[in-house]
Amino acid sequence: MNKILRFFLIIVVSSGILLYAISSLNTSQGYSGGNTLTVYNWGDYIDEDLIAQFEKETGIKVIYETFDSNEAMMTKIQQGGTNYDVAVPSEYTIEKMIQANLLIPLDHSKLPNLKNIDQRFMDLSFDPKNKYSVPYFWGTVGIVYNRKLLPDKEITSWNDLWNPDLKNQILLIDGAREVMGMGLNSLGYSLNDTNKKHLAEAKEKLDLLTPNVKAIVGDEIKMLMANEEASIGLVWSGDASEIMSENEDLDYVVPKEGSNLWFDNMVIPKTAKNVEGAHQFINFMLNAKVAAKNTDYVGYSTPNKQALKYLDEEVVNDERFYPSPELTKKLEVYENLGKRNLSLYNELFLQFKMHPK
Ligand code: N2P
Repeated sequence: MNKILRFFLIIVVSSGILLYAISSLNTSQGYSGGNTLTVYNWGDYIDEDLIAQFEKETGIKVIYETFDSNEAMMTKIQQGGTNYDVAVPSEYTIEKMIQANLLIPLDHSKLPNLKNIDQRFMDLSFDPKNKYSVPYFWGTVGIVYNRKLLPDKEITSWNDLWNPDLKNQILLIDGAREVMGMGLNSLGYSLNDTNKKHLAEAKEKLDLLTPNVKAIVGDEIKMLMANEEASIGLVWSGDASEIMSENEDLDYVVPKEGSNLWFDNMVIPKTAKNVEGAHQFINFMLNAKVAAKNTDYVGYSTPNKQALKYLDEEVVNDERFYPSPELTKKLEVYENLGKRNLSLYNELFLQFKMHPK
């Protein structure tokens, strides 16, 4: 054989062996692809029995990881080096991820259970025609409060939280848009305000709340409120619903000045190694009975219309957690305000967190 030909043959064969070795190394270390699926979701946001059920039904092994803010999730996906197959961002972040070219268009023919979703939650402005995302849960932001610890206080407004009687009584979720939003709404401004003066005013107003703030926390807010470590919490609706079933003195209100209406949807990031399995997982979560079991467990509001019949009537008729379209019209959905404005929100929130008591 001619020498040059032999040289090329050796190169082709050895690179083939190398590629095979690398790919088998990947699967044997439990990376996504092949028969594994990596799911990246908010903390406390799934009934883990359903993961086991999915694994049993499909033979796919799920690697499950959690995050606690849209910003942290998106940064991690953007940085690369991960292989998430499914993630669950909120609406304004979905729009950002589409713009940053981080998502794979969904194949709707592989998601027959999408028909179970209430049309009210489909084709929203952040993702026209649900090209990249399908509904998982939805809800509001509001105040959970303990009627027993606050016997003669009626909480109806954001501004009620600035009452000097509430010293060291308030817990806040660790979310830049939620906390800045509370400051903005309390002043009558929009949750999507980008006027620098208004944002500075909101931050100053938040600084005045500091004596009343006991802590800014993550998912442990539920345990702390249920155990009566504080009498008031700024929370996402589903967290309130979950702890209200543990402590009957707790109640939830969406303040009268207005608040946030949010949607968390399932997406397939570009980092996916198992796109087929990702569609299977998403379709599984859209199954009516699965969605009902998940809703029962996490306490958030399901967009799955067919799941409602498997849920307690009392729960799905509770306007606090299933507000009617008339009520939700009064609420604001976070908009993608662009990189600069979002950085300003994050920066002001950080300054507020470091503000001395
Ligand atoms: C669940 C977090 C809910 C996220 N722990 C609200 N977008």
